[in-house]
Amino acid sequence: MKVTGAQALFRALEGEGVEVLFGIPGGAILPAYDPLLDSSVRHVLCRHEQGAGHAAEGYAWATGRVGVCMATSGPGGCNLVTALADAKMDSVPVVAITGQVPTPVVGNDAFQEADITGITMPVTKHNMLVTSPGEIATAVREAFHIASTGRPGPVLIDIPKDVLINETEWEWPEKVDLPGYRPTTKGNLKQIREAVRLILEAERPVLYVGGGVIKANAAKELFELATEGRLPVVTTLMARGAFPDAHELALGMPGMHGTYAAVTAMQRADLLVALAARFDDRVTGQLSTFAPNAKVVHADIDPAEIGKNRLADVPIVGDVKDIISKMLAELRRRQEESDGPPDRSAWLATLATWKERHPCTYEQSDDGPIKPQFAIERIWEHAQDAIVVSGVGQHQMWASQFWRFAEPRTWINSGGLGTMGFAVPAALGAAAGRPDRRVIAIDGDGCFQMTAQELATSTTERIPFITAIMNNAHLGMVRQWQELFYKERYSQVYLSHDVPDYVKLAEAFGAVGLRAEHPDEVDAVIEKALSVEDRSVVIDFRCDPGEMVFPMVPAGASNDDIILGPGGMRPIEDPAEAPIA
Ligand SMILES: Cc1ncc(C[n+]2csc(CCOP(=O)(O)OP(=O)(O)O)c2C)c(N)n1
Repeated sequence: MKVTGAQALFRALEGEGVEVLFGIPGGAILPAYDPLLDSSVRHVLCRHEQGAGHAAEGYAWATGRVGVCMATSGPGGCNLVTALADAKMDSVPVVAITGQVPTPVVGNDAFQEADITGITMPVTKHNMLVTSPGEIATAVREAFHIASTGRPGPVLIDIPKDVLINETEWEWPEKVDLPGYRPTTKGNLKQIREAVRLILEAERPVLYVGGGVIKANAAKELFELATEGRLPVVTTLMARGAFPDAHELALGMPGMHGTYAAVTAMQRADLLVALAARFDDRVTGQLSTFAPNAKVVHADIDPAEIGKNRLADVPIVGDVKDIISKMLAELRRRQEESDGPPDRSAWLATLATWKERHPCTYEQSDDGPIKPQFAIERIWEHAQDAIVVSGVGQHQMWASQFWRFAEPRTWINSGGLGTMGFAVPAALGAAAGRPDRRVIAIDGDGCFQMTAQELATSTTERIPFITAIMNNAHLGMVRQWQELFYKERYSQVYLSHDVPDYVKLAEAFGAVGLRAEHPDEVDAVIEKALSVEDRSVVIDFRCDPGEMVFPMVPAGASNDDIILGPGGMRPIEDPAEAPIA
């Protein structure tokens, strides 16, 4: 049967089970927008291609499926670049489809031509320029396979306009054949046995859990491993929700703004079991002084991660779900032989003391300005089963610290690239993918202004979510660094509490706008927001501009130099000397 390239594209997307795609049409991609009218795939018309890209990411984070976005050539593709880079850094499975100028004029500086495969090469896992309509179905199959297997990531398919228009014989490739792409998925048993031997020997072990555990849908296996072995768990910014915060073995987030217990546990550990984590500089701080006494087991699907920043004593390449399951089986077997896990009560008691003595704190006075941490805690109190999305900055760190995560895929943020403007479009994508769940974006006023236009998409497409702006009138995180490291010389960080008027802006977009200026109004606006189900809501929380995120390990400093509060407040015990029993 003869079909156009554009028809082949939609048949292939349907064949991959795509339900929704986020995009904006234009000249080069125009032929694809015609068969869309007859397709079962829902198109969500975004207001900016960056928004479409982040929406695809939010969809992928929330559902575990591949997120899809589509844009035209030139500016359309260029506007996708930030989202693709974001997806690459955070290993988010995304397929982007871009139109390209017709084949005869490629390389001619034709109208709206940009070398999008060249531009996106470093920010995609893979990309391809399709040169004939007969290749489209195979390209789509390969793109979905590459995006979603191994270490997930973004794949871009660039299709010239004539390739979309010309006809081909329809054929669905039954299987993907990529001899050069065979990710190792099965963890090596010998290495796993060695890892378990180290776990059983360790007196102060820590499971260092990264975002890959969520990507691999391995939270259940992680829970069993941790509880079976009585192993304390830190969950990185990317892994929040992989292990329940309420559990006694949970230490919270490590790193620059991590909890004292998580940071110090890693510093004092004699074994780190890194599970799909990548020893990011925001976690390790100064690498040479990071976890100085720890042996390292490093499990990851991407062999390039192992030994990249920290040498691994036991490297294990493979799907972390497979690796954890095998570790668990081996640990069970060994522990049955020896009547349970080794006695590590002293280590666990020390960790419990650190958790109790140094929780993340703030002081909310009755008449004072709203503390953002207070607003976030109250939102959690009212909507514990929500999916939380955040922008980048102080509010992101507070959301990660103060939301008490209970399950995976309930936390969506831009970790690796740190992309301001991520929250609103990612929340849109998450809400499109999970209409059964309440989606709440906790955003900064600076971030919100970067991509707020997707509220229009939310209204016209009827994909509602709540955005809670922690309006501190500043680019708060930058302000914090200027306060701490530039002697309070504030440079270009003041925005404004009132401009724009977020309530009016929300209303202009067809959403409900609410505002809380005093702590005693916080609960009422949250309740009001949660009572709205048919449209989006924006809450303008007028927050204290001076509030800072603590704990903090200054960039490049050792994790031993963790600062707990304003004025350089240090822990009572110096981590280097912190008692371990
Ligand atoms: C696109 C982009 N530009 C600049 C930055 C640098 N940056 C990091 S946090 C931040 C301030 C964010 O301000 P806001 O959204 O108001 O959040 P807050 O820190 O006040 O919570 C800036 C400018 C960034 N991360 N992303």
